[in-house]
Amino acid sequence: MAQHTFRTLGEFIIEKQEDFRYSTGELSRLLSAIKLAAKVVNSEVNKAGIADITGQAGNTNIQGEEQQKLDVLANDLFIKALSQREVVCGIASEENDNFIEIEAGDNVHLSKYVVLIDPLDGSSNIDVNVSVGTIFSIYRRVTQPGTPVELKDFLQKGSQQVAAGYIIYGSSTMLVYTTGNGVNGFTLDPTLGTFYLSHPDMKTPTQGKIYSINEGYYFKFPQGVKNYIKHCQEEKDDRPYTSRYIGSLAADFHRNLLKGGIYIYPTTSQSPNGKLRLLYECNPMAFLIEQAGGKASDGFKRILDITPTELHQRVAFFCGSAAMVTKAEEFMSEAVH
Ligand code: P6P
Repeated sequence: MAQHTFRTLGEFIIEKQEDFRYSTGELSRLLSAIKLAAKVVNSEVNKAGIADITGQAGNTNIQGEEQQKLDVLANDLFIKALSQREVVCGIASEENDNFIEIEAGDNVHLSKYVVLIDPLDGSSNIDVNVSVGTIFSIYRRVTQPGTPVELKDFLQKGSQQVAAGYIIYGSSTMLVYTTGNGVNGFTLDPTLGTFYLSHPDMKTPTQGKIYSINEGYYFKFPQGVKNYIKHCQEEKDDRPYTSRYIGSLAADFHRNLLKGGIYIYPTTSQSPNGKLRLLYECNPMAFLIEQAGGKASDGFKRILDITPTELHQRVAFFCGSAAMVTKAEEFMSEAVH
């Protein structure tokens, strides 16, 4: 159980507001909106089995994936929480084909932030009671305040993120985020409904012993990935490593962040651009892992340097301990040269 530091997320957000010169408190209010929505979604996820709101909502999203009822509910809750705080001028979500323009009261379009979100990642695990997560990414708009938000406000490089984080709904619920000054983790005390600082200044080991990849697709992987998997499995030096794959990005990422390891979702013959979405899965996780001393690339290029072209574009994802990602990149490079 997390040792109560009695530093709540709310206090921490306010304290860290000073990290931003000319801070108007808008980012603090934005993060507080995410905190609130996280508590409500946590409550719904925890009672899903009882409230019979699991199972399929009968719709499919732009990804062609069956929308789980909780997906839809989580999406609605985060959009509502963010819209009501008048600090966000636009939202892009995995569950919505297009971005959403927020017209907040009299301050039509005056808010300066946009949020990109995967409201309930790993939702296929909901019905089998495996951890799922919310992943979010925050940018300053690049278009003029007072004008309608535009697609270019969302298609920014990951290196331009103001903040990013995830909530993991697991054996305990945690919110982990960065505003570019390190990574901090907060654990929810469900009896009080309060997030407490439980993992200050999180750093990931440079080298780990865990590799996370869906080896069911082995024959569809690029040769460099096949070679790296064999490298992980051979009896030599610090190997073999341990294979751990939950099938829920937030859960695999969180374990590897704490213990060290690498998560790989490469291109396959079936998914030539990979499966994970650049804007609201890979960019936020890449920001976090770099802030924690790790590394994230598409196997060749730094994730945060990729210039997005589409809202829901997919990208190969290699993320985790710096030495392990570098080693995997070496195998990828050798295989193509
Ligand atoms: P596969 C969940 O759908 C997700 O986006 C990630 O959370 C997870 O790591 C990955 O896809 C699982 O994909 O193809 O291995 O089932």
